[in-house]
Amino acid sequence: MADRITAAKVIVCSPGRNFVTLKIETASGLSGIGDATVNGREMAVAAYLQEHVVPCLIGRDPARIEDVWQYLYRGAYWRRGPITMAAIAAVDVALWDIKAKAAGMPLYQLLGGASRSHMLCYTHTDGATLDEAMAALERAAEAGYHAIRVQAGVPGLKRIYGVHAADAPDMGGLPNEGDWDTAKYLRFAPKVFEEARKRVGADIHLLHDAHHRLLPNEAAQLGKSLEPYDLFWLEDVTPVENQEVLRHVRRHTTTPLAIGEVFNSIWDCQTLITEQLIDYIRATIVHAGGITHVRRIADLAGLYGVRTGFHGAADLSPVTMAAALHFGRWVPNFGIQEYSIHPKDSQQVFQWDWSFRDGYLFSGESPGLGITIDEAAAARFPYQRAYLDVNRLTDGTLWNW
Ligand code: EZ4
Ligand code: CO
Repeated sequence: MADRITAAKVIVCSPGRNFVTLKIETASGLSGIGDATVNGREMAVAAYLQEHVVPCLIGRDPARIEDVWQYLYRGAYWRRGPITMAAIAAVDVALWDIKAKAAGMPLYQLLGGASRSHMLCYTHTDGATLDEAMAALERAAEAGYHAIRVQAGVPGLKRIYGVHAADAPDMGGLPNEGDWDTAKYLRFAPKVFEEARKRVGADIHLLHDAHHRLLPNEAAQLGKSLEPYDLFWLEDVTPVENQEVLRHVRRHTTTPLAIGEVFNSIWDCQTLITEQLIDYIRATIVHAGGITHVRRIADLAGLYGVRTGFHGAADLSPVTMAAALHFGRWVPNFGIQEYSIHPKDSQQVFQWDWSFRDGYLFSGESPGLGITIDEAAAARFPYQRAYLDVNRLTDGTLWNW
């Protein structure tokens, strides 16, 4: 007889930062978890799940992952968007966890088995000054990372994305505000990578994130000016609303481009992929509808020589990392995985079997996703409202963060 879903619980906790987790339980005694965290909008996803999704799950056969996915996506007239797709992702990943446990297999086996033994990953480094950024880069290289993202403070700007700022004014719990000047940034960025190559040589992969700040022609200029330094990728050069503007960027630079951590469906990257305007697709499991949907994105990407480079900052929970590593173990067109260490207290809430060694990531071998949540521990770390930053030009104009 088919198993059935008996309960679905939304667990919001803050062991160092906020995470939203969905736990699904079945009549046969299996359970699975999925991540639904959207940083800065956590309670919107929690409510979407609690009020609208959970009632639709009870009684359903957990084995029918595709049908549940279609029911929640196609069956909701108001489709897509980060909140909806994160909620669907949490259900989807929890159901894959359950299916893999029922099969007694680690999840990557269900997806088609291992294409590789381990996964290349990259870490973040930053510094308020060029010297501090280079010291951080050298430390990461010494620690054994093969791929390193480099962000450096721009002279004349106080607080910019990716650079730890000690002097942020108290905003009374509202978002911190950064400042931005594209001309200053475009002049400085090549100097950072010229110095970075001098410090770590040719073999370390260097990455950089422009975090949606540039206009199309500025993005083309940046890509061109960084060509001598052989970047692994340049990320999110323009805001994501217009895929078409990447045609201009692509015509003018061979610097590899990665885009899409904020994408939530295949429609967000269809043009980027089919016109080969990018080299790496960043859309990942929690924000793009789970394994069921990201597999479609990855397969489309594979047809066009685009590889995966999943978002993996610390605000994507260890549950998403577990899912990404099973996915990465299988997906034929794997490229690289972003890797950030989660706050220490998250280890009290989540117990996982994936690991990091010698600059590489390894999926675990236990049945399912290989991660569990301790609900009593989660209750000790209640939700705390927090926001991502906003960003302004130096004249006060609100800009993309
Ligand atoms: O800004 O995860 O490449 N990584 C990034 C991250 C994102 C945050 C947003 O939630 O751009 O730092
Ligand atoms: Co990014």
